[in-house]
Amino acid sequence: METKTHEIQYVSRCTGLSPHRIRAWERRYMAVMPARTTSRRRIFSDLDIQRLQLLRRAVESGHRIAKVARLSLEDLVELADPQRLAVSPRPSRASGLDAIDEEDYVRLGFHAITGFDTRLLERTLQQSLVHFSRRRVIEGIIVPLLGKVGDAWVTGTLRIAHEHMASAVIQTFLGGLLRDAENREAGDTAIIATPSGQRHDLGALAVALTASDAGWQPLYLGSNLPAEEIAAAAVYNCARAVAISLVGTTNGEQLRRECLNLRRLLSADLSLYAGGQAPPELRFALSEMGLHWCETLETFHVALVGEIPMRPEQET
Ligand code: B12
Repeated sequence: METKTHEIQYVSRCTGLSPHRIRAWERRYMAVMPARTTSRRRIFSDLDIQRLQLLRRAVESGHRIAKVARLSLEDLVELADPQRLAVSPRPSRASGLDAIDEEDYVRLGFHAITGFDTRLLERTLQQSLVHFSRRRVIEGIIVPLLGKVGDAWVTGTLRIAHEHMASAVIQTFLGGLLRDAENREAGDTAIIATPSGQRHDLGALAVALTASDAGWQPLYLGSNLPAEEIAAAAVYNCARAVAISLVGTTNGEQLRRECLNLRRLLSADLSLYAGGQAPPELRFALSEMGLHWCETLETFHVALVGEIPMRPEQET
């Protein structure tokens, strides 16, 4: 990414915003995150300036800064000119928006993990949100990044400790996004968890964020939860849907029984969604039990928005 040193006066001239407003938007709303020199002077990148210009346009056209301050650059462009992204959903290099793409972030993240550099990994993830929507950060950066970490662990290039460090940072990052996305006006509650024996919880966090995007109130219960607990939480919160994430099936038979038990414990009118990395035979068995298997977050999103449970044969 091209980065130049910009004095705040210069940024003010470029954006038409007063220095006071730029500082306020930075401190109060975290609308931009300029880097700092060792003497704490701000270094605004060209992308920071572009964000401020787009934010100014959004505010001038009636949006509240608190609402738009942390939108991705992509979303801000759409807000300023909805036609533009309709024509080109991915910002291209020609649009001048992304001097850096998803693969660059994956590479940078992997570099950070290899060196146990938690700060760099955090910054990489935060910065990626400036360029991409949450969904693209999850599916285009986090999933491939952790896939790479998993492969490196299998071949012995990285240690279990690297994988744990990466998971811990990403868990905190996704948890923060979920907190920010809390949808107080949302009507229906969706319970999200991973069942007993399932310790992979990052996919479940992604599912909770998707439920929030779909206008539901996600209640995220974390990982490794017995069916009885998930069902009790659903009753207590009058939930209208439950979604479970299944990633890594070391004991397929136990997992199958756990899912069957959960389906039986939940009232029949409550939709039970499942997704993740389970093998085809388990997916088929779950569909037979009345769980709605979702291949992707998008399928799940569509199902929640339409409240139309997917039939297995629709999801190819
Ligand atoms: C991080 C990780 C861990 C961390 C998990 C930390 C945490 N807090 O989650 C730790 C170190 C604990 C771990 C443990 C183990 N792991 Co592990 N792990 C991974 C790794 C590297 C990344 C998984 C991940 O989080 N990806 C990012 C998330 C966002 O992606 P995701 O979970 O796939 O979710 C996406 C989709 O699947 C989907 N999705 C997920 N759930 C749902 C649900 C719904 C409803 C919907 C719609 C969509 C959906 O949405 C997400 C976004 O697209 C993978 C490698 C890989 N290639 O996936 C191995 C991997 C999953 N682990 C594996 C294994 C074997 C294990 C262990 C058994 C190792 C061991 N011997 O102890 C244990 C199992 C623990 C247990 N009992 O569950 C295997 C699984 C193989 C298999 N098919 O069975 C993998 C594939 C590694 C490998 N190549 O062998 N692991």
